[in-house]
Amino acid sequence: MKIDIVSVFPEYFEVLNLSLLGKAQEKGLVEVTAHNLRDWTHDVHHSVDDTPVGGGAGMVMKPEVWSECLDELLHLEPTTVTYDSTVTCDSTADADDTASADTAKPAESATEIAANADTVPATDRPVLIFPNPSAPLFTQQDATELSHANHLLFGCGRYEGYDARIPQYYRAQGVDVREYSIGDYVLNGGEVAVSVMLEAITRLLPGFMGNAASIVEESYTGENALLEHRQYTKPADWRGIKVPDVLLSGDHAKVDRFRRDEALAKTNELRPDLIEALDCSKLDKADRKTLMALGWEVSGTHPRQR
Ligand code: 6GU
Repeated sequence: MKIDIVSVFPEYFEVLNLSLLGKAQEKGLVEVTAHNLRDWTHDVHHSVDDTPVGGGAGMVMKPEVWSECLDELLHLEPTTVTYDSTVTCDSTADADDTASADTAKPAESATEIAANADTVPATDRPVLIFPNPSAPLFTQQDATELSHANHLLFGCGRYEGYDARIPQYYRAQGVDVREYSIGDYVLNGGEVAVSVMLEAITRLLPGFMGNAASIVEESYTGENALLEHRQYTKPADWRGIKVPDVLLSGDHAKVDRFRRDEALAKTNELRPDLIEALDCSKLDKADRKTLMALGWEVSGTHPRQR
């Protein structure tokens, strides 16, 4: 997997050379390059931002600098997008909204590719990702999908954001463009968000983790995502606190059931939204009994609070 990151603080990404991602780079699993956006400026001040059109506070990242950079990294020739001016620009930053590509009408083939953009990236098509606090949340499912791509390009915005025409233009060029937020809070720039997304994506690459099974069992993975059960190691009695007896019983079926029930109870308490999203047809008899005891109706497609 080839990963390009564009930022005005490329040094921030030196941390990626540490730990597991550093090892993955050494093994040749991933090749990460952090670029400085200012390398694509031509003015003496190396400016990358300007005041917002329509007024308002803060600064917005200029499209011209980004396009010179992205054209080079994506091996694209600059073009002019011609579109029906009666159609307003896409004002939402919705990663799944491939229809926004329809507002622009470039060469027929490019429109087609953009309109057919699936959620699973075609491995031969680069994916351009913009962290954006006003975009859909980045989830484990997104991480899984993106771990199948061959080339990821992250564009870190700073200041109040970036010109909305940048993602619009590259979508119209047939690039798989996505915008993601990592949570409901505001950061100063996309750098932290990119390192979060990168860690979630790259750890899923085959050969990245020592123990592949630990990926399968953890929270938020699989079709029926639950929070993970609690974990214990030895000693069985530590400072007066005992490990649950059943975990010492050696009865694997009982251990599995105990852990599953604990995962259901913990998820019920902390993330009832995840219980509501469960597919009832994938729950076994014991799951249903546990959920019913926790106050859920499990006869429909998804559990419903009684
Ligand atoms: Cl992706 N960017 C910024 N600047 N702030 C955020 C975010 C992203 N996700 C949550 N907050």
